[in-house]
Amino acid sequence: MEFTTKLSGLVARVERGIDRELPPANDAPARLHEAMRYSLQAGGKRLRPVLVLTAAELFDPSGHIDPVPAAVAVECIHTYSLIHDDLPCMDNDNLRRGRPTCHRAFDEATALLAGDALLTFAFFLLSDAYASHASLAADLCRELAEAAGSRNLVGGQMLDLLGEKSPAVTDEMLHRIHAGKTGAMIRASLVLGGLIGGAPPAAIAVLREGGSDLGLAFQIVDDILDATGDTATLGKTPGKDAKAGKATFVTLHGPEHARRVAEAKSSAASRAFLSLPGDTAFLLELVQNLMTRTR
Ligand code: GRG
Repeated sequence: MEFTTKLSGLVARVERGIDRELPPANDAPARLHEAMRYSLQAGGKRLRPVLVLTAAELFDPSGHIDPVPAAVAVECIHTYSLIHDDLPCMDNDNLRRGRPTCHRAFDEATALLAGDALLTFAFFLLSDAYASHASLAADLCRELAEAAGSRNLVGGQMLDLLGEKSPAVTDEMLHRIHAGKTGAMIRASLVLGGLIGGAPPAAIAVLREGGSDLGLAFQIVDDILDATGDTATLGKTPGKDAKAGKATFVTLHGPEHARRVAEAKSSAASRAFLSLPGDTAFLLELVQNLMTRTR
């Protein structure tokens, strides 16, 4: 099947899963559920949930255990992090996924609560949807909690805030920030998929390693797009990092070197994924595609 057809099919599965799993918008308190759906159903790229589905399919093409709830859980956490990142106490942004940010469309307190509720809902979903596979449910919760917690996503955000305007941010610190903020959720998406597909420990280790490299490559491209992209294509405000005096791969190394590092990390991810069993063609093309993305 052609790459774009397969990708649209996976994104459509994720969108249907989101609509099915999330509490209906009119469930009380409706304002909260509306805000959760407003941000989640704003049409992001759905990279992380697509990685969950892709990794699961590598090991279990007939889908004995449905990976969609896990894909939705990952997107819930990702979306909560975007809502909170956009708040005035963090990045203070007005535009996300081509729409007014959650606190602009609703209000600050509702946006904070919508983020909290999405974070909590992700773990409800994992424990509920995989309840008949107790050990798998526990592994999925552990993996996602580790990626979303103080050592990774939240920790990376903390380091990012601490590093703002600091002239002393080094390449090593930048790697640590991005491994936490971006890499961990991308890695966890692949691992969750692998666990659901029944991947053996050695293959899970490969997904972890390749996922970390892919996460870094993805973030460097994000830095390049932030420096070169436009609002209409990105659906968010570009140029904010440089304006805020934040160190990025582009400000630290220049766009050409940043691109070279991204290519090297992307190749490392592809090499790792190539060693996996199953039909890796789609995953490898996805990795390549992320290098040339425009949003
Ligand atoms: C508030 C706990 C907390 C964390 C915030 C998500 C985040 C961490 C900050 C947003 C800014 C940023 C550059 C984060 C790095 C991760 C990243 C590139 C997010 C955007 O992901 P995409 O491009 O977004 O996949 P879509 O909208 O397509 O899902």
